[in-house]
Amino acid sequence: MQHTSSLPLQTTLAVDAVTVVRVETFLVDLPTIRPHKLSMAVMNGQTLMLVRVHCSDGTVGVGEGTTIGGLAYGGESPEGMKLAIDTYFAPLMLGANANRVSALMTLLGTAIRENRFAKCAVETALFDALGHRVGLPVSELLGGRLHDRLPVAWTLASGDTAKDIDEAQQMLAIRRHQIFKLKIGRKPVREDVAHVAEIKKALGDKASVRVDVNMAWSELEAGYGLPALADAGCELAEQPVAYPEAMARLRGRYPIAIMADESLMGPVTAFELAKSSSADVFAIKTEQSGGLQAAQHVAAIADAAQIALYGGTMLEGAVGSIASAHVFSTFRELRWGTELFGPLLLTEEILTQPLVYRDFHLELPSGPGLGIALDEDRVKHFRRDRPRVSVSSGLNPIVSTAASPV
Ligand code: MUC
Ligand code: MG
Repeated sequence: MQHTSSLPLQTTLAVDAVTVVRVETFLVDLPTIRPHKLSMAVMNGQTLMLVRVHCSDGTVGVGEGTTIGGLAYGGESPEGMKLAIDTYFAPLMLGANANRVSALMTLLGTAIRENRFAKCAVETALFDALGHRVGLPVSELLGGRLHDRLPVAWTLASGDTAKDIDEAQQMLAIRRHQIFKLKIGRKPVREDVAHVAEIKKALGDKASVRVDVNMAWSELEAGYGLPALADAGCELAEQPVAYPEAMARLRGRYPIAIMADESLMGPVTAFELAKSSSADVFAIKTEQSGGLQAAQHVAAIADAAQIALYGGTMLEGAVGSIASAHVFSTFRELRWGTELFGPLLLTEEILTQPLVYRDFHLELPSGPGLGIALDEDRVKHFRRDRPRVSVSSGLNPIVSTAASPV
């Protein structure tokens, strides 16, 4: 090995000696606080795929892979990610240098073509372990944070206008959220627009109201819906139609910002969207981007093209949400804030210390790695493969490991 730096030889050797010794994956099923209604799925629970990367120096990092409605949103599912990591990622990772996260991710990227969400989970765990090893937060390993707290939007998706207004007013009263994203696209356009207008009227200037159509509209429907939404005081429409070409034709025609979400799947699509001027805003999602560093590359492309940024979510639990927060904290400007509220949609806490949501913001932890710790007992309780005890007619309990998603 050649030494080109002025670091003492021993330091360099000690760092080089750390390798990946074990990769562990498991599924955790958690209920949601209410049904969450999107145009393509109704969620009553969320499944987190957690991966733990154990390193030869005793450090352990955790990462999360989560999707929306199983396979409803894209090609990966939590179950599929677990299988992919166990079967294909882990053999490539074992014995690899755990400090060289980029090198290991490049190796995985060469051997494994797609699987952006699974790659994100693994990269998160590697950065978490590295952060614990060197005593730095993940945000500092990614170049250094520029923000210690991030604005957080809340999604109103109960499917009922009065309930949504009530929910929004409660969020304003406890100073948790003042940005609201309304899920529309399940109903006819006129009904959806009336729903948005009623909510905006009830909240007035106290709140920013935006919509996510999740690709449900045709270009013709969007031609009616977008100006009507703008008239109602709605500031932004997320992925109103599926195709970037149609978004490009709609963008700039009405006084409402157009945000790309589903069409944004990492740096290559970011470049295409920027070239075709299809969006005013990018909803950057760490998992959709293919990882933490890939999300930073998407942000760099947006910056170069003068496209504004929004920190998106795949409704991840605490691990995935805080990983995204570390990434987003390194962005120069987040003009439209973030929506890292995923853990708040779940009934159960799986951290020893919950994430801090205060004064309309999520606060970034300052400890090493992701700056969080799993509550192992609670995680064990919600693991899909936990031993289940059911009492039969006899005296002895029957222990089984049958999986039954929430
Ligand atoms: C999406 O399409 O943006 C983000 C927030 C939410 O409620 O759903 C997700 C998915
Ligand atoms: Mg969206």
